[in-house]
Amino acid sequence: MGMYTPKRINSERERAMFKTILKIDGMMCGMCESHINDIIRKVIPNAKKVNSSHGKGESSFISEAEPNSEELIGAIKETGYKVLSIKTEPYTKKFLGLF
Ligand SMILES: [Cu+2]
Repeated sequence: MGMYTPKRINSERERAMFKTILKIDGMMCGMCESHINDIIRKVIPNAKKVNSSHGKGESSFISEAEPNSEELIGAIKETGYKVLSIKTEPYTKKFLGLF
């Protein structure tokens, strides 16, 4: 019997992800935050950690592929909010408890 190599676990550990931060004008309350979160989840179905803050005027999420920012900006604009900026950066997934 050969040695079993858990390839899948290794590739999961090394998988690159992306964090996107949007500056959004027009969010006034918690309802606006969930509205924006819903739009993000609709445009980016695999988005994780979707979070919006009307206080900071900011939304962020994690995704496995670089998001289509034109599509996202368009969808947010359609609902009456304005995207002031969008920034996507590599995101290193944290694996707690490994060492
Ligand atoms: Cu609101």
